[in-house]
Formats: sequence, structure tokens, C-alpha cells
Amino acid sequence: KPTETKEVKYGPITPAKRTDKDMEAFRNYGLGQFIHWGVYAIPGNEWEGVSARGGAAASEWIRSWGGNTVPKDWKNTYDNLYKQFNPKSFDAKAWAKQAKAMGAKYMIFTTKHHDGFALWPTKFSDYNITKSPYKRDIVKEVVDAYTAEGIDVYLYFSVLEWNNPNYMGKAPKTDEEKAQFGKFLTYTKNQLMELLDNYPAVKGFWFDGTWDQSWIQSYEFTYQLEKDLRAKHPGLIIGSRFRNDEHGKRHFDSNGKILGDYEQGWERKLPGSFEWLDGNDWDAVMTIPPNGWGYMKDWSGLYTKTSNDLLDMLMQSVSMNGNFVLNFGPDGQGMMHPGEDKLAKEIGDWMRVNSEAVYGVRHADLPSSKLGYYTQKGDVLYLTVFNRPVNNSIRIAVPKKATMAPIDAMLLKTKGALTVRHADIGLDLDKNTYYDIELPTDFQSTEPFVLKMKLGQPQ
Ligand code: JFZ
Repeated sequence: KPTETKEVKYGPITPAKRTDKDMEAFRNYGLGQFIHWGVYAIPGNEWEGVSARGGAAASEWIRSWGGNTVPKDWKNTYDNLYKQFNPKSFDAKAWAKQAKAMGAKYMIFTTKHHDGFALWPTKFSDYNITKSPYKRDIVKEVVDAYTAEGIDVYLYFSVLEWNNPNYMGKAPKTDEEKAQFGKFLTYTKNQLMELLDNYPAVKGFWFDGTWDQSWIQSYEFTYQLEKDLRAKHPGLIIGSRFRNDEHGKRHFDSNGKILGDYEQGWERKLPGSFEWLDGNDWDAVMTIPPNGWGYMKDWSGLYTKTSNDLLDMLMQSVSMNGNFVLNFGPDGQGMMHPGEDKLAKEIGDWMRVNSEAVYGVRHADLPSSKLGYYTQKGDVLYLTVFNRPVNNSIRIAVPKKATMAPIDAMLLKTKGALTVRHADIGLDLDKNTYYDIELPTDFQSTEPFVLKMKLGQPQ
């Protein structure tokens, strides 16, 4: 964090920690779903027998794979794949039902990834869904189906476009380049306004592809564009990856103030401590394979996260006031990968028992526990246990200065009441009071489990 204050004209437009109902809803989601879908679903991470499995390459980046991995005229081949995009099995309602059953409260959908292909009938580019054999407005079907299930929709939008002749990565220098990139900026604005016009039910944007100098140097334009988007759609939620200040600072301005409504830097990683977050809202987005957001035909030979891995990250996120967003990459027919179906089911089964420890909860101001993650809602404290002690005794440390401590407890899994006993041993007895909760020895679980505790006058 910078120590001196710098003059910043193109800093935040909205205050940090907005308290309106839309932002409150964002704060309460807990679990979300990401969907990466587009033309890259057709190759599914491999082409003519060559695949990038295990490598750093992500499947939605297949157009930019280099070297000997792809045929010579590959980019041109890729740019014509949309002529085969005809996902006969696509059923937005089925996706939305699955997301609902998994427990997702919001979803983020790729309207346009780096390849530039628009999944909605945009008037501002021919490279869009109406030119594919499928023709249907996929963005509309997704927005309608998820909204009908009570799941809020956010639109992923890549500014950067690989095949747009007006796009450039470097900052435009000559008048000609400036005019050319100016056209690209107008096009970007038109598409964003069009998305808000077409799909007024959406809650926000999840921006990407904003790291090139051309965009970074366009801070006057992007500042005004953010104002225009907000004016058109009151309550709109925009992440910190949209723009930068005039000194080129992205996510946070030169004075460390967040740009946008939530921190959007947690991509396949989680913050190491609550303090790092400085009280800002945030989300973490996560792939099931190590990398790769679009469809991957073949998961063999890769470590794919288990539901217990994902629940661990979910609880770690919500215990630090963040949302956890799990990515799905449907195939070229519109079907989820069988591995995704399995995980969605397992997470959903767990959420049906334990979701009260996930939704609408806040960081609990307690010394962190090695047994799992705390979340709190008013005078209810949850501990999601991932590491069960061999003596079956769950020890809770409560600072002496705290006004509340656990007075009774139960397991969400069995609804069985458990006694809370004062523990006379523990580290830091001068600082903390310790409480022990004995788990029934016949209680078995192959999954994390939640202890729900009522907080009251310390005993
Ligand atoms: C971007 C995309 O390039 C990728 O294909 C995917 O859509 C992902 C969700 O977003 O990748 C990023 C973006 C930002 C970071 C890392 C990967 N980051 O901030 O570390």
C-alpha cells in the first residue's frame, strides 16, 4: 500500500463497501458458478491428436497455442470453427437447475472471450452466434433460465480480442493508430451498452482482457465508460479488473483505493489472510483442472480437484467475506463434463445439509482454528471442520475481551445437541478462554462437517 497520497483524477467512481441492496446481495452469495463457453468448446483442448494436457496452456486459449502443436493455418481454421458451432443439447434450464441444486446463488457467463466470438446477436460485429448454424441467442437463454431459478447473472466480457483488426496491444502512437483504436473503444462501449439493453436482469460485469497498454492508456475513456454503464443500470456491480487510474495502476488506484465494487484478483488462488483484504468485497474464481476454463475432453493424467478440495476453498473464502466461484466448461454440444456433473452433485448434497454456514455469513473475529473455518451470522457461530482431532474434542478459543462465547452446540449433519464445556487447559490462557465440544464417537464423516454454536454471555 502506498504511504504518500498522490493526485488521482481517475480514481474510484463508487465508494468502497457499497451498502445498497445489490451489493448486500453480492456479499451474501457465498457460492457462485462460472461458465466458460464458446467456439473453443469444439476442440476441447485438443486438435488433430495434439493436446496441451498438463502444460500451462488453457483450453480456451487454444487459438493462441504456438509451435508445432497446431497446424500451420491454425488461426484461420479456428476463426472458422463457429460455422460448426451447433450445440444441439444446449438447455439453459438444465444448467440453471443443476447450478441451483449445487447451491450457487450467482453465475458468471462468458458473453465473449478473447477470441472475440459473441454468444449474443450483437449488431456491432459479424462474428457472433447468429452466423453459426445454431443462431439462437445463448446469452438471453442463460440470463432468463438462471434468473428464473433465482440465481443472479453476471456477464464475463473480454475487452481484448485476438482477431479484431482494430484491436492492438500496444498503446496507439500515430494518428492513424489512434483513430483505429478509437474505433475499437467505440465498439466496446456499444457492445456493453447493448448487453445492458438486451439483458436488463443482469447484476454486473466480470471484466477480463484489460491488461494491455492500449486499454491502460485509455483511462479517460474507461472512466467515462464506467460512469455511463452505471448511469444506464443503477446498482450495477463491476469488479476491479475493469480499469486503471492515469498512473497505470490497475485494481487499486495509486492511493490503494479499490477501482470498482469488489476485488477481482483472486484467480485460481485464495488470499492468505483476512487482513490482506483490507475489508474489501471480493470473489475467487476456480477451475477444476489445474488450469483451463473452457471444455477439456480428457481429464486423465491431471489432478482434478475433489469436492472436499472445493468445499475447503469455499469455506476458506466465505470465512474471509469472499465469494467462491466454481468454473464449468460445457462441451461443443452444450453438455457439462461428467466430472463436473459429479462434483456439482456432491457439492449440492453437502450444501443441502450445511449451507447455512455459507450464505449471508461473515468473518468471525476469533483466533483462527487449525480444525477448519469459522463463519458467523449474528449470535450464531459455525465451525466447518476439515481436520478432526483424534481425541474427538473440538477446542474453540475465545479472546478474554470478547463479549460472546459459545453456550451450546449441535452438528448440522445429525442435528444432535452437544455440550460445551469450559476447558481448563490451552495455550495463552491469559489471552483466551477455551471451550471444548466432544464429538459423539459414533459420529462418522468422510466429508467436512459443520458445528453450529449459539453465542451468549461467556461462562
Ligand atoms: C483470464 C483469461 O485469460 C482466462 O482464459 C479465463 O477466462 C480467466 C477467468 O481469466 O485469465 C486470467 C486473468 C487474470 C489473472 C490470471 C488469469 N490474474 O489476475 O492473475
